[in-house]
Amino acid sequence: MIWDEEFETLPREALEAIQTKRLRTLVERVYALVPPYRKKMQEAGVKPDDIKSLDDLKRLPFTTKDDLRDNYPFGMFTVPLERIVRIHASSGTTGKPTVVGYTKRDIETWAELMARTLSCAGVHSGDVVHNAYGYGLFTGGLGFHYGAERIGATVIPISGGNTKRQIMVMKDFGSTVLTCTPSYALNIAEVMQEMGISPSDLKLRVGVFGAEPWSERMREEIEKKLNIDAIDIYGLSEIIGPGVSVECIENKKGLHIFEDHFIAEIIDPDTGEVLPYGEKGELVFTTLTKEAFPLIRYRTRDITRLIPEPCVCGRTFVRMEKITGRTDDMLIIRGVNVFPSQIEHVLMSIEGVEPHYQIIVDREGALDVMEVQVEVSERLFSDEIKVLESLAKKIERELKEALSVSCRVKLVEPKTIQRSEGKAKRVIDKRKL
Ligand code: DLL
Repeated sequence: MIWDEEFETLPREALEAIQTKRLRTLVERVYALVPPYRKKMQEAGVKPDDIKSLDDLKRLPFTTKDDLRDNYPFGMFTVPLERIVRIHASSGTTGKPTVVGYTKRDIETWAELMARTLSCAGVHSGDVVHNAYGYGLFTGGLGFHYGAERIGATVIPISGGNTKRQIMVMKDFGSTVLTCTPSYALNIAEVMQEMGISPSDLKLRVGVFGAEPWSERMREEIEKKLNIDAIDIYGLSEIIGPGVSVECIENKKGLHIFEDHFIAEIIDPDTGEVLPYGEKGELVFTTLTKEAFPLIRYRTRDITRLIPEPCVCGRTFVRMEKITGRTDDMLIIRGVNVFPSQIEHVLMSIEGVEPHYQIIVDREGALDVMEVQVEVSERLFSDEIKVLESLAKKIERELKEALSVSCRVKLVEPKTIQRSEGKAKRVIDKRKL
């Protein structure tokens, strides 16, 4: 079902007219109200009046995480704190968190976007939504909560953790929709198995999973283990939280970006040049309707490509391909660029390998070394040492072929790699410790 048929199926021309109008208003507002934006625009030699069409967007300077850091915590808000009704923040790996604020109207907008998102994923009133995203400063919990209430579903605000209890609740309350990170979904599936609960004991139909990268193979694994449709949802705190883009249940190929609220561009991360549809690069967003904390050309560091072809579901919004990595999660191993997603892709295509792994990077003397720790199935682990050795060698060979750099593979016992309850930590880079 399409939640907002009028906007979600707009012909391109009508959509672009709305975007242009909203963009011009936005630029005027931030120029007048946010000194850091005014300063950057002045330095770039552009004035609000210069922005007449969507094509002029590229004349505006980018906004980066550093800009947010420099104006920590509230320096980029357009309204005084009295008008902010909610604050969220994302933790990041180092230093201060990224802080975002919402006015009453922003919370409304976000709830609408999440209602669209959930509808797009095939969720409707009458569903029981088991929301295991973390509640708190993280945008996942409350973002989903408001959207699910908006469509009239029953929300279970369980948050993350205490997996056995989660499973009991899903069974007893008849949950039909599971929302959490994909790695937590796998964790839940595993604990279910240990408890002797099969998917047929539950009423789950759909899962809406995001907040971290996951491969197609991981999707297959989750769909099989939980007997559900697994839908990918994308978002980031800076832009609004979850509710920026989502796959449709009809197609599950590419995530529809809610373009009446966000303009997406793909740029070359090195030169900043805007790339045409279909080319891979860094995703950049401009928010068109946010009040408290609008962003102009925000560099997400996420890597993807845009798909303009129409979709069977009837939505006319452009889609983005599943995120394949971040410009800053790229590891440089002895000069070769390696993305954790490439490693996941290789591992998941090998029989007997479980979807639990960790990448450990270290330096020995002057040399970078990468070790991939992978869990193998119980059956394999009890096999002869020879079998395990040959499997490790096979994985090493396949990784070398895919990455063009060699690494060590260590097969570890089932259930020894730490399970995630939120975003999984796949890489430990000891060079940075
Ligand atoms: O993760 C918001 C969210 C909550 C999205 C719940 C989906 C579901 P942050 O904590 O600010 O916000 O992290 C944002 O997470 O820039 C991506 O690198 C990554 N990310 C989010 N969704 C996906 C996804 C939330 N579906 C950062 N696939 C983003 C891959 C994702 N990466």
